[in-house]
Amino acid sequence: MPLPDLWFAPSLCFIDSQWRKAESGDTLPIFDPSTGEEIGAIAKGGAADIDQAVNAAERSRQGDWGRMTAPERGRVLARIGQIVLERVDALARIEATDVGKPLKQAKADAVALARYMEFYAGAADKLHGQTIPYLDGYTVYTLREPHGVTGHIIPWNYPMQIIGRSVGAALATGNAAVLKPAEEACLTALAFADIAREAGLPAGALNVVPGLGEEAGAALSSHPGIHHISFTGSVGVGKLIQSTASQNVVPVTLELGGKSPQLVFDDADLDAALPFLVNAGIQNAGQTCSASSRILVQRGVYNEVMSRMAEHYSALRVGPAMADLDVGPLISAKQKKIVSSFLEQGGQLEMVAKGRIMDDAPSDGNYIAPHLFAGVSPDHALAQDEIFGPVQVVIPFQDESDAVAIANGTKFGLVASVWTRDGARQMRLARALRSGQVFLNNYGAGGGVELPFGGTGLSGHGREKGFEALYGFTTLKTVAALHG
Ligand code: TXE
Repeated sequence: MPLPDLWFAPSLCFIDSQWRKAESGDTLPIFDPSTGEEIGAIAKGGAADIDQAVNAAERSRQGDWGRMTAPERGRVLARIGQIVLERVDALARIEATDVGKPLKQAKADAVALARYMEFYAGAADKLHGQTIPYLDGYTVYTLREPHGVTGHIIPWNYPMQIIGRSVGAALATGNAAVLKPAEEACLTALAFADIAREAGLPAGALNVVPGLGEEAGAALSSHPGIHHISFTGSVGVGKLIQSTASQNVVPVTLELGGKSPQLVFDDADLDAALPFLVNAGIQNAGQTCSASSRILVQRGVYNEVMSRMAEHYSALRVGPAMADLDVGPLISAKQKKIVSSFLEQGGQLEMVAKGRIMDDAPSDGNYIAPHLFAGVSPDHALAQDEIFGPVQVVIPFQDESDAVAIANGTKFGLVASVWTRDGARQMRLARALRSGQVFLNNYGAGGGVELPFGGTGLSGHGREKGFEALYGFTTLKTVAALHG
């Protein structure tokens, strides 16, 4: 599919509210994952562009943006949210073409972006410090202040949602942001920047520099003018970023994916569970940090769960984003290769069911049929490593302690869910599971922007989303006055 008409310049950087070519003049081609066709070019930003962006952000936080009061910042964010809502369809079409997301999922992402802006607009003037009772003659209080210039390095799987949760919270608290979108998915980041300009965000408060991770991304994470880094992506790059940031003693928020389990007990309401069990694994073609890639099932309902999941899988249709089916293509040929190599490792396992790639899906698109594997041992690579594709494994368990041991038996800890009618067991497991979020008799709770999100272990640290994110994007100052 050719790109829809754009109201911004796709092959430029957005720095200081101006559209500029990368200093090098270079560009990178972009491809439609549904067809494999080249559909345009983005700027190949590098260290010089990042430097300009960081300087623009610094000027902005010391200038117009930094002088705005919290209610004024909130008003700007609300206007951004309003314009995003007015352009939901256009943003969804851009995203569907650029990242291969089925149109209705792309639309849901655009609506979520607007919701983040609304939420953080309302939150901007509600973050405050405390007064602390202290020695006689003192008044002590705390101030929540922005870090300064925040760096945001984001992936390609949910560009709009991740911009919403990370840039939204950073701006609400008065930081000026430099955003490096993934080279595979820059367009909605650029669209968003132009919307923010139109909504009255002062120049320099948000800058977007597209480019490669090892160039623009590395330049941003090591820039001495950055005061906080928010990164969502792979574990390997997350480690690199944390180590680079440590050189400048800069705080980082890392969101690095997972191997999130759903635990289905014998007493579960299977009718309620079934759609969640499958959708949480195949949504966005499994390219979701919180994808549920492990389904742990108690022996008493194992056969029934297996056969009902298999039925769902057989009905799944895979095709181009614009056809708006259950599953779209993967983002890139590279990602298809990664997922295919996992499927090869699953070769000896029992593959229970498979979705169907539609006959008219373009042969050069990055399609992979969803795969469901049964009876998988908890230590198999498919049950341990993040696959980031539409692949789920089902693992049987005996009892509650067995289930907890398997669920907690990976290096990740992002999301977990428990399906049981036993209230006491729900409470025990909510505590026992090593996970940033636990859902009881649901999965994801609709992804609400209000819900703090982040992980433990290799899933990362720090929290984004919800009011909690505002603490991460601020630093605390204690003021103690001796007045007698
Ligand atoms: O991620 P990268 P990739 C996982 C998933 C996937 C794997 C590889 O398992 O299969 O990662 O995906 C930027 N310094 N997740 O290769 O490379 C890069 O430009 C600074 C999970 O796409 O981590 C992009 O903007 N930045 C995840 C961002 O990092 C660098 C979502 C993510 O790219 C950099 C995506 C460097 N040296 C992938 N190298 C999730 N948690 O949802 C790259 N980047």
